[in-house]
Amino acid sequence: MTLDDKTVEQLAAHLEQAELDAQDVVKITDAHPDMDFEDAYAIQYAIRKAKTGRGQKFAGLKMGLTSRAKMTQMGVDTPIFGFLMDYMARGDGEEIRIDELIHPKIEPEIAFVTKADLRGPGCHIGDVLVATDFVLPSMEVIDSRYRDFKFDLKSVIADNTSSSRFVAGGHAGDARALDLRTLGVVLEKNGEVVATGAGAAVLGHPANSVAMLANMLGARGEHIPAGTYIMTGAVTEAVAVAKGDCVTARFQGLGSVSVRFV
Ligand code: OOG
Ligand code: MG
Repeated sequence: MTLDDKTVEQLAAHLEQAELDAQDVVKITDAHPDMDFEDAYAIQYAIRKAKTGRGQKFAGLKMGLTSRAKMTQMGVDTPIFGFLMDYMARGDGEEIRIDELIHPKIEPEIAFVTKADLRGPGCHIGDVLVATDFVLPSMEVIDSRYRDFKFDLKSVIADNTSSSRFVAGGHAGDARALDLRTLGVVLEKNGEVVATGAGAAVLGHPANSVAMLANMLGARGEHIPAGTYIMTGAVTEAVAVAKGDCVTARFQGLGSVSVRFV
């Protein structure tokens, strides 16, 4: 850690206010070039604490930057994790208000729901498949609080990995029966195909993303509890959306999930 507690709290309040006001800010490493990864996660955890302190409910975890498409798009090369809250959730077919967001982008993701605790270090794909209850088709709406979506890894970790909204579909799939590597994903905006991919884009297999999360949490003395909803990271690059857009993600063997921006 290079930042003191007071600075961590200030930066957390600053970034959360940017989210709540839908106002962009410059990346925090500009003013704090020496901050480290511990500082970055400490800021993220302070935002999480502030939200739960106001009575908002924790809704799950997410991995980010787990695919080559995303790493290339954002110019960074290491997966990161963040959290999801109840107010971020939308049902399949529901609406998302654009005026609550800064410059949203949408991305298709395969989500896991666990039925047993997962603990790192040493967590691997086998542990994940044993502990998985089912997988769900999902989409994440990311909305970096940083101007023009320009950030470095530490800044985006502090900003809760751009978490903003998410939509989980209702077609539960069996992670053992599906081949999650070859599972095809098609993203459509207003009826037009805008991105395509397959599950293997996510660290070779989306279950590897869950294992990596367990290992990253294990290094902090934390674990993934049974019953956790986990988004494994975008299969394709993220696509910008505007008011009036209808977006559908189709997942081979898992149905589709849709959302409308109003
Ligand atoms: C960071 C969040 C990345 C994903 O699925 O890769 C992410 C960003 O791109 O703003 O959620
Ligand atoms: Mg994502």
